[in-house]
Amino acid sequence: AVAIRLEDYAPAPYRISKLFLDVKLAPQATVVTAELHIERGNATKAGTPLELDGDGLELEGVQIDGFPADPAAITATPDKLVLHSPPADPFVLTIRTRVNPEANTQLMGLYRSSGTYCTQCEAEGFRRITYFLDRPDILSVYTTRIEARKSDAPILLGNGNPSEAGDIPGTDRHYAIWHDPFPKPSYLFALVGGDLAAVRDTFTTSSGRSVDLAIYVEHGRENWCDWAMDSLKRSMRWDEETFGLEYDLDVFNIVAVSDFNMGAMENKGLNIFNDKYVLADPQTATDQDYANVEAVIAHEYFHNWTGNRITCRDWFQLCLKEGLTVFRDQEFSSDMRSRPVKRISDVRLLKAHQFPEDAGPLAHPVRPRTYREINNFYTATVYEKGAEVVRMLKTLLGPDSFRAGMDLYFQRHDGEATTIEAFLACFAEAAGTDLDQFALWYEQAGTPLIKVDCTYSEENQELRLTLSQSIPPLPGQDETDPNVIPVRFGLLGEDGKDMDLVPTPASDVSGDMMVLKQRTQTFTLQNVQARPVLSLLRRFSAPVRLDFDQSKQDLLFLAQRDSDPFNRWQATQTLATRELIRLAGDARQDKALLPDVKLVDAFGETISDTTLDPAFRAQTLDLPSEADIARDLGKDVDPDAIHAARQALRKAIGLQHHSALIGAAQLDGEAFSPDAAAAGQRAFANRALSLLAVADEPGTAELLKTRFDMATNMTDRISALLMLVHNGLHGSEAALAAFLNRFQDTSLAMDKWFMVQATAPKEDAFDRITALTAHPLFDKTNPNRLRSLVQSFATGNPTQFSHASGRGFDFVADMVLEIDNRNPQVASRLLTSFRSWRALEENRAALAKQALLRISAEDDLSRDTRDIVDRCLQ
Ligand code: BAL
Ligand code: ZN
Repeated sequence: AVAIRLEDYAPAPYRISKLFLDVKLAPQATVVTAELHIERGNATKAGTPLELDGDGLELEGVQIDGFPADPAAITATPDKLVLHSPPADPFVLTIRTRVNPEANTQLMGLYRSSGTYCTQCEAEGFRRITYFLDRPDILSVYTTRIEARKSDAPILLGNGNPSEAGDIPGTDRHYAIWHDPFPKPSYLFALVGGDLAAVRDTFTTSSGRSVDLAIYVEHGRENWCDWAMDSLKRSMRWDEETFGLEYDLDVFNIVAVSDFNMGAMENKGLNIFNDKYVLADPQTATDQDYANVEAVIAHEYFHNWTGNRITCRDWFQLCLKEGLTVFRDQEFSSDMRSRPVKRISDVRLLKAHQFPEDAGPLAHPVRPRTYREINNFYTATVYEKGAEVVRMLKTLLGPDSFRAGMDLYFQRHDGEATTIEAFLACFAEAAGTDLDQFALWYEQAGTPLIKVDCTYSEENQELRLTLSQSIPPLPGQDETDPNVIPVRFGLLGEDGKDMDLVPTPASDVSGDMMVLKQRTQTFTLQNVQARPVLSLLRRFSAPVRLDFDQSKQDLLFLAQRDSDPFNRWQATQTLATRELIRLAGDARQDKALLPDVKLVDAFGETISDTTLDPAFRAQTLDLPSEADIARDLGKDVDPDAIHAARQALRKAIGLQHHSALIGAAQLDGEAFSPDAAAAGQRAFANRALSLLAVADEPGTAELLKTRFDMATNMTDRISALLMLVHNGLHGSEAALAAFLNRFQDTSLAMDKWFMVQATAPKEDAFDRITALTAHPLFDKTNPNRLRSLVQSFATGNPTQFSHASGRGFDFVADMVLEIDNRNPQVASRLLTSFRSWRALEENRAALAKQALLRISAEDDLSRDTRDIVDRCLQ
């Protein structure tokens, strides 16, 4: 496939101001008639050919201004429709195509999920429905007429507002017409037809307009929508209160489907969701699921302004809508929940997914400069690092200037398809500052590393901090320029309190923030009466790694005293990481694993400190993951040694603090509530239990089995099951059987059953996992189920995926090849689990490479999978 480059961007020669779509739904032969109102661009010479995108289309007819097109004047293939010499004046092009929703296994374009007709058009799915200028800078007003058999699809939904509906006399068919007054790109087009139940509500906007809200789900699932509806209403209110943004249509519809490649999709007025992010019920959804539903509902809703009203000029600007919208949903969740705990979990995710991406062969800038398959750029870098960049903008400019910049952005660019440059210009203007250097965050791949050098002079009562930044070389990026990095910090006195900060006049310190702009910069603070303990990068003020040899004593002090909860948590993580790396080294040399007693004691303080938020304590007790340690090691990774190290430290904590943990593991017995406080209690109790499970003192298996049997909600039930299975404890088989028996008809719950087994870090787990691919409930065609078994194995079971025999790599490679021609997006996403293969110790790395070469040797790979395998091997 050819590489598409940002520098080659040029506006399309034609515009499509409006279109009428008539879609006659039928399972195997849906007929789409598209009437496109086309105008020549101002700079386009008359007679310039018009090339429309298609993908696997069957053309039935073309008319120009109502007359059949001369066959000699057009070229039509399944993937293109060219008008060699279009009319010079505005004209109407009518195109009739035939598509087969039932045969659409890619889940892009128009397809069926459990009998429901639905669409997914981002990024390039609209061209699988009709020929079009399928690019985000073509903004058109859409009117859609949908027709179907009434018994198949009593519900017919489109973008915008409903304008007309009725039966077609003398037939068993009916129709609905939807009109969307807001010009939009084709990727935001959607329609749905099916036999679905509706849960309805209304929302009155700040200016007093009433909006009809509905969530459409399979019949029988109506009771599982309360949380999603509540989250939607809170999102709508929050966006009014926080950004002054009001909803703009008369209706807002959400449809939940069970076969979906992504999490959800923000189509104008008609969001289509993977049902995993809509349905929530205490018996089947965990607290994490509730938090995810809240966040994804908010995310898709927030796109109405950041993505839909203002969209992207081209796909290189994907972060313009995604990074910004993730930032907005993170802020929403922080306001709904505990802000520090939300920040900790966001940073955990960033480090788990984005940092490894940014350090390996799939690294790319937040705004890439080239791609071969855009579907492969819906990445942690575009989304999560993109959100961090917006967060830094707010940190550097301050909340008022940030809000002024956002206001200017909405005012200036509403109704446009725009760029990162235009976005940044609004903030530069609103704040009266220059953001040229800041823009590098969008241009350079890789995680900056900051080397910290700190000296205190008692004589001068002065603290000098020298920070040096660099980005390790990456394929295609040897040299980098220094970024602007906001480094929030504090100085703790002996009493644990924050000291006053008095920078020298020339120092680039403002308030509690140092702004690092040069490769190396020294910041000096005066009137520092005694040697302080430095708390650096508070709230994780920039997505960077620190190379700071802070003493164990200082870190222990921060873990107990820092006024910044994020850095309290970080201090414990840093101590644990150091210890785990040391223990992993010992494990590789077959030495006895003896965890540091002081560190084990420090965890005891967290367990019994009842002044701390339980959710925070749960985060602190959650040691860095095996993948975190692998990432920090960066080379010569032996997953078995890391696993042994982590188990040894967890076991030591479990044994040393056994009775305190038994106390902590008690549940309060109150009725279920999904709110953050109740969820935090459960998280803490279950985290305590997980440490007890590793320690495995007499009675532990029984305790866990009782917890499993008596659980009143999915959070407690699935964590007990996971602890039983992952620790190979007595009772695990019975619990797995009981879970299957209870939830076999509930697919979202069964996904968890597959996931628990797929992630068991045990030698005998592999046979079980391969056997599960033949289980009657394993369905390769359902993305959620495939992810729950195969992807969670590849990303959540390091010892077995990266097994020294190579069997884990082969299993995943086989699966990638098997699904690639059915669903390339899911296949290529699964393949990204190989991205850190070069960091493995040499035997494992060689085996991973063999598996990648085997995939690469196939000559009919999808463009998606070819792109990932080539980049992994480059
Ligand atoms: N636009 C794709 C799904 C999402 O990020 O909302
Ligand atoms: Zn999004």
